[in-house]
Amino acid sequence: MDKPGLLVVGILPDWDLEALAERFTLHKLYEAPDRAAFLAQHGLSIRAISTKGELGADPAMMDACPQAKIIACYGVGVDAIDLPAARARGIAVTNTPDVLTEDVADMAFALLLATARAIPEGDAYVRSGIWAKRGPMRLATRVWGKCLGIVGLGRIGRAIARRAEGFGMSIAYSGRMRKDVPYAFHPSPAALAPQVDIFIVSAAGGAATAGLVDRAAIEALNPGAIFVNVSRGSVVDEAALIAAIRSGRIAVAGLDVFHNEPAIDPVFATFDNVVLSPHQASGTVETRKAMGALMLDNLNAHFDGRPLPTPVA
Ligand code: 8YV
Repeated sequence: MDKPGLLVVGILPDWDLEALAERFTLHKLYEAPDRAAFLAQHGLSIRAISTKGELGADPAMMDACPQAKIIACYGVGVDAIDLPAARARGIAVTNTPDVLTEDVADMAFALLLATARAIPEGDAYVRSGIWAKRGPMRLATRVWGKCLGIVGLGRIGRAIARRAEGFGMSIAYSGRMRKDVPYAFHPSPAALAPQVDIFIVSAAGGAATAGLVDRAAIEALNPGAIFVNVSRGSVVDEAALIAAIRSGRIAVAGLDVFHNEPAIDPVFATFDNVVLSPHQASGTVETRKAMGALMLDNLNAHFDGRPLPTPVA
């Protein structure tokens, strides 16, 4: 019997492609020079779509694959998948929650420490030989004991807060609603910003949070604030962020996500008080293996007629 066709929207590690190929005929959209022509050629044989957090699936893709009744996302964020369009077409959507939470929280702290403690600058200072010529490097900024504000206290926000407890920080957060946690609640990012030294954005992406960290929030940050984003570029007013980095209101920033990835605003590369990361927060071998396995579990469940392990509500 022919294997069902699977549209693979974005590149996946070989171990996932091999596992998927055991059950599916893979149609690799990311290798196609002309996406529309590729979808026109293979669309009718496609029975499932595998996509990624940042790539999503739009109605045109769904319409080009009318037999596809599941979109399995390799990532927790489904903001780039048109969920109403999927629902209207009777297409189930799954994602990979939980398995990546701790790695994303690690990345938030890695960016925080890298920026505040000037790790990339120190590395260059040693490698270039400047240390031997000029002596000690400039002083950096302390992290432990500071006041941390978290925008979005979901699974990842809470994992960041747990790490912050270990750093002796006081913790505050903003979100849609107050949670049962011993941290100070502020109803908006703009209310949170002036209360904290460090501001970490970990809210989910999507229409509901587009521009949530707005100009008012960024301008309300204390001068010298440290800013980290591990959620989605869309959550932050990027023009306001750039202005605050330029003016020094934000002393240092660690950014894993941007508007228009991967063709991000080139101005970021000109800032020496910013550490840039290529949307890599879930990018460890361990977590990516777990994400791939969970995506495959969902696809298998769909084709076996079992309940989906992690459906998107
Ligand atoms: C990406 C992510 O999906 O989980 C998410 O929402 O953004 C990431 O984990 C990952 O980079 C795979 O491309």
